Amino acid sequence: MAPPLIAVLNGPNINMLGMREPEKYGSTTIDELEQLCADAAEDLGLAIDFRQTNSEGELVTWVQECRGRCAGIIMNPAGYTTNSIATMDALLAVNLPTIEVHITNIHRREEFRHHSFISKAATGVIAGLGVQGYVLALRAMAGMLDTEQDA
Ligand code: DHK
Repeated sequence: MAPPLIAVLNGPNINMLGMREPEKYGSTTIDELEQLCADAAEDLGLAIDFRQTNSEGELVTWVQECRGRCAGIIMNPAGYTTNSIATMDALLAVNLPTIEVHITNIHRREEFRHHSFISKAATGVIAGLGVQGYVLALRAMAGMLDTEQDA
């Protein structure tokens, strides 16, 4: 049987990882992050479709396309966290297990970063654990899918 496909969707400026405020976001590049996720997914018996966009509409379309295609979604909505009702609505529409990841601890940062529309549609949230948060999200996703299969 083919491994369950997990969409790992990244919002704006995540393509700048490694060069972008490294004291906050670390030195891992997006290519290294994709490899980290691919390796973790393989160990967990999952397949990933890893993507990044700087466009809200594209993010919404990618979420919609997960319906019937993906078993779950891991998303770092980045700058769309606090303002994208459209992304939240798309996640609610597809109704898949969803884990929201933030590399930094958004709650220790500026107040405008604290509120997340995406959390309203997320099964769980990981923040502040650096890029390892993606690996932890994949692990949690594998656990949730197993639980669903066993139920
Ligand atoms: C990434 C961003 O680009 C910010 O807009 C968020 C998030 C935090 C992160 O920690 O991964 O506020």
